[in-house]
Amino acid sequence: MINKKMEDALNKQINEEMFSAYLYLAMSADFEEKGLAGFANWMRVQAQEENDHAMKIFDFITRRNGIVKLEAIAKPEQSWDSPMAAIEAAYNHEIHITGCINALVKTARELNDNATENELQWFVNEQVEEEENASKIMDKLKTIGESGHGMLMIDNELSQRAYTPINPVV
Ligand code: OFO
Repeated sequence: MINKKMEDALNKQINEEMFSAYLYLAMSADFEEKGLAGFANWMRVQAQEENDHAMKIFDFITRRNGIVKLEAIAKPEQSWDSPMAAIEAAYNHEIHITGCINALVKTARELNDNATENELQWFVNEQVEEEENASKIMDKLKTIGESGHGMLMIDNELSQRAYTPINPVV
């Protein structure tokens, strides 16, 4: 049985992950509208992964005999001034999520909840990748530039990203 304080904190994280999905879906829509189909694809895949993150926590709570409580998801921004502005916002959001995961690990340790701490290690590793992915795109935008041929190249590269579900989700 999961501790109530841990359960509440994990439920809050489900909401963070669902907001992440919503945020990236909004970015996908914005890129789609601006004719950058590769960026739109990358963000759409990102949103699908975020949904998996939420479900991984959802399943963990139920497996520990806890109760999942879903709250309202905040409205994300709808539009960004440039591809760099959107990717930078994504990068900063991932730094925020890393902070959330670290706080959860701290709570798990304080409660001597080894099972949750162990489960959270997957997210600790995932956050290294999440920050790295956004940072790599920012680097490319800086190096190649945000107009003309360079932008087409990056957009084409991002169109290759395919969704792979977390397997198994639990
Ligand atoms: Fe983007 O890692 Fe979950 O939120």
